[in-house]
Amino acid sequence: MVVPSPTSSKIASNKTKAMGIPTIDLSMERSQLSQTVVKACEEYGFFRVVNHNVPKEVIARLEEEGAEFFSKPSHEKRRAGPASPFGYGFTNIGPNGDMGDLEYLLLHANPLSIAQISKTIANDSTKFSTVVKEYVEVVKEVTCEILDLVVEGLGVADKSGLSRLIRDFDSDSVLRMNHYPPLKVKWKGNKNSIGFGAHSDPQMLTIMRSNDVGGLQIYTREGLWLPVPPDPTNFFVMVGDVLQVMTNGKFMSVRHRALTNTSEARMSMIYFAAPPLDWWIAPLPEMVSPPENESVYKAFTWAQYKEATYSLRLGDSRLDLFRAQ
Ligand code: GA4
Repeated sequence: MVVPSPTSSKIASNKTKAMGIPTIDLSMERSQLSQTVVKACEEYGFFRVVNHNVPKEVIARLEEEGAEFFSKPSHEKRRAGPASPFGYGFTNIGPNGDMGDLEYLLLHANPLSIAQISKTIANDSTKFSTVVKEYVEVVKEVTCEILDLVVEGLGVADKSGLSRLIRDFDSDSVLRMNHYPPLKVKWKGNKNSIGFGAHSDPQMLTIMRSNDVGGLQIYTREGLWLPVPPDPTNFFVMVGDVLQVMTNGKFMSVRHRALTNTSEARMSMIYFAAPPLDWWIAPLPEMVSPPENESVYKAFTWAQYKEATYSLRLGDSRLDLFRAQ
């Protein structure tokens, strides 16, 4: 068994923890809401979403499918792998030697792709595929609502300019289910091991939900790791690299990691919202005002950004490759 070395890093003090993580209540009045979303994206690149209207049954059904899959014997799960680009993976993350204490399913969020890959994942592939598609549909709606609020809060003219990219049939969004088994070996003093190492998400926006087991931590602007208390009925949203570029650095993608330190298994379901592969990414016109506020990034397609992402290690800063001179 691989035993990763214990993690050493600055963890937020109780005082910082008490400052808490911003919460966006989607039932709030709209004009106020858009400003709160922009503030949370600027200050943390991270927030919790409550009153999202996603039926709990939709979440429960995917949770059940995930639990059923991960409880299968390894030789059966491996038939759905490797996860390159999509399917079942374990221990290895990406193509360049990154590792973590986890197993996962990585799926393209396109309905045709879901139907196809479900055949290798579940005995009742129609059921699995229906449940995944249903989850993707509802979580996509939450994502689009948040992107419309971002656009409104930033005063961008094209009111659905960002959500349209995610609703596009060719959107390159993905769904990931991570399963972090309980730690088998306990460390003296420090019982943490790395489930998923520190990184930012390359896409535009990430919508994460997990069972009632903690482990997620975000890296704050003050240089501290802030543990995120689990909240199985709500969602957590993270700003990704693409949104950082589109806002010309006004928002910053949030570095985060998942630790496994418990006797219970953690399972998370994560939707990564991305534009179509051939979409050109550049700061929104409203976010640039030369000469004082020039574009900090070169324009690039999502396909080019993905290529750079997959040529680097998990924790590398890929955005540096796309900075304007
Ligand atoms: C991080 C966010 C998503 O989980 C992911 C990951 C991808 C993978 O697991 O294949 C990457 C990672 C993620 C960023 C750097 C590269 C690519 C592993 C890796 C080492 C699916 C994604 O889009 O980028």
